[in-house]
Amino acid sequence: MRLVSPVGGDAKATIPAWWHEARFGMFIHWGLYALPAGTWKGEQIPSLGEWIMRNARIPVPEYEQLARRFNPVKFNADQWVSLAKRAGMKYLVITAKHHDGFAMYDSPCDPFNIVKATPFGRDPMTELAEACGKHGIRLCFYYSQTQDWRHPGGAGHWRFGEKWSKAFPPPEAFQDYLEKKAKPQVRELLTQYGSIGLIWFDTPLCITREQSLDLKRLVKSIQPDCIVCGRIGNQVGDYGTMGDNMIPAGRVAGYWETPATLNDTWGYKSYDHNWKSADRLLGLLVDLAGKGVNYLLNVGPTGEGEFPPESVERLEAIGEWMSVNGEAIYGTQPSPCPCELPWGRITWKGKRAYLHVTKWPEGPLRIHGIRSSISAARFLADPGARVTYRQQHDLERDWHTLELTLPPQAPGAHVAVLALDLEAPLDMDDTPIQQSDGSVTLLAHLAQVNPPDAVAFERNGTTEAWHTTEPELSWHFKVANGGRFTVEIVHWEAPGKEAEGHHEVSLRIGDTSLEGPLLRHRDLDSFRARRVSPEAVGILGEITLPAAGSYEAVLRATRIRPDTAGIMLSEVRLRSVATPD
Ligand code: JFZ
Repeated sequence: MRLVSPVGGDAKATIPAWWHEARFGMFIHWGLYALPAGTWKGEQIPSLGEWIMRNARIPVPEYEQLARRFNPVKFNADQWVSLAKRAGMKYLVITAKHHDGFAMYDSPCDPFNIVKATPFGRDPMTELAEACGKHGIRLCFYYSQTQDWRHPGGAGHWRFGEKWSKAFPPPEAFQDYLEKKAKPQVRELLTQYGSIGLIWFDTPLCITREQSLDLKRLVKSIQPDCIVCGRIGNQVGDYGTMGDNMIPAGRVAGYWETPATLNDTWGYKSYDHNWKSADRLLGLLVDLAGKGVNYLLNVGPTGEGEFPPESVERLEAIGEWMSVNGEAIYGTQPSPCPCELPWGRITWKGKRAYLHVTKWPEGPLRIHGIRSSISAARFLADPGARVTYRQQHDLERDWHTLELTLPPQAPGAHVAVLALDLEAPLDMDDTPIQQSDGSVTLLAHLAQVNPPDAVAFERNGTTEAWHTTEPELSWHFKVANGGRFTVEIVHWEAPGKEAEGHHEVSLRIGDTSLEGPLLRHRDLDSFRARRVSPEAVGILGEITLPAAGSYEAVLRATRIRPDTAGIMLSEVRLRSVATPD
């Protein structure tokens, strides 16, 4: 099983080339919620800034008063769009209507909008459309088609009298909301602002397949080339949408996008200072591009219409890197190697491969599995830096090794990108093979599952609904060197339930078996999002592989802890105990 995007409807559906060539876009969450900025009546409200109406239980009439105060006089569309361009972003998705029901554009069908209901009185989307046209950035809209905390037929968290409850409206009320508000507004967005790149629908909580298809047909009937994202619901999107800040464990098939934050909120919060560093953000951009996933990076403007300075600073730093290394991101293909490489990521296009080195080697950089012949190697940040390389093919073991001798320091700032000229498009062994650090990574979503479909997989490749001891996961892999290995199990576990014991697994490789509990020996420090709980690394034991060659690993559960979400396995990793190579 590979992470396959749920391309809706016609599986042969293609997607306009601009989208997957872009690889990098700007998300903007801007609305009335930027005014309270996370604080309500003197109290700091936890969680996302744009959810303050729900999380602070603000009654509709009270929330409406915010509109009277919303006057973002510092808003400057050209400043926003030119920063997106400088950052190397190719498309811009802005919230036209979020869950609170407020339209950030001139909506004829609902006067609760920025033009009619605020002292600002301007339509920012008209100004953004002009700026996007000037700077060659695709304008796109976010639209919350299902949740609407204001409309009686809207779904999600809504108010019954004074009590908030997470109830879905009666189907006929929801259909009425779709007909009277959602569809008219989608039509407005697609007829008032020129060519729209995509509609970013969200949280398809109670929408039926027919309703998702009806919305998609509406979009395509007005602008046939307008793309719809996976969160239109019911797998009818033109591409797959990862969970918020979710990073897949390996390469995806088809089209995917990860929406991501600069700190921990989408809508502005005055006291959320947990900003990711430029290094971390570029690591995520490269990680996602190496897996074939677009990176939609969010900015939450203030109630005055300005980007927070911390956001601007980071986007400028990313832009400087992209101005030198953008060719290694735009229009590239993901790495043929299915798992994360210990030294960095690979992208490629045509007869050029790009090695994004995130961990500078102490000695030569060794990469296994590249079959293509190389004719030149240079750093994009410093084409004059001396790089020598050697390729070897061990015929007996069918083992390709590329060894690169690099300068003592990485050229440029952040991720150093090596461009390799190839004599043919990149050809790389895509079976799990031993890496230069001696490790072998067996990704859960690439396992042979027996019986088939006995476990499901989350979009990031973690197993789901693994509740019985029946499933058997197996992998074939190759090592260049035999030796002793520590077996690590990378998994997610619900926090705080350790007292009730642990899931237990057995792993057989060749004639050797290990068995034991899925413990947490340490949390995994990785780029991957912390979704339901931190990824944990459990040590199952040590195993010896007698010689170089191919092996099969077979994993089973021997005990499933009751009343849990089952085993959420991300990967099995063999770590060489002796230093390899
Ligand atoms: C949704 C919104 O509720 C949120 O306010 C923000 O707009 C975000 C981009 O989208 O939040 C989600 C939706 C889906 C997932 C997680 C958060 N998911 O699928 O894991």
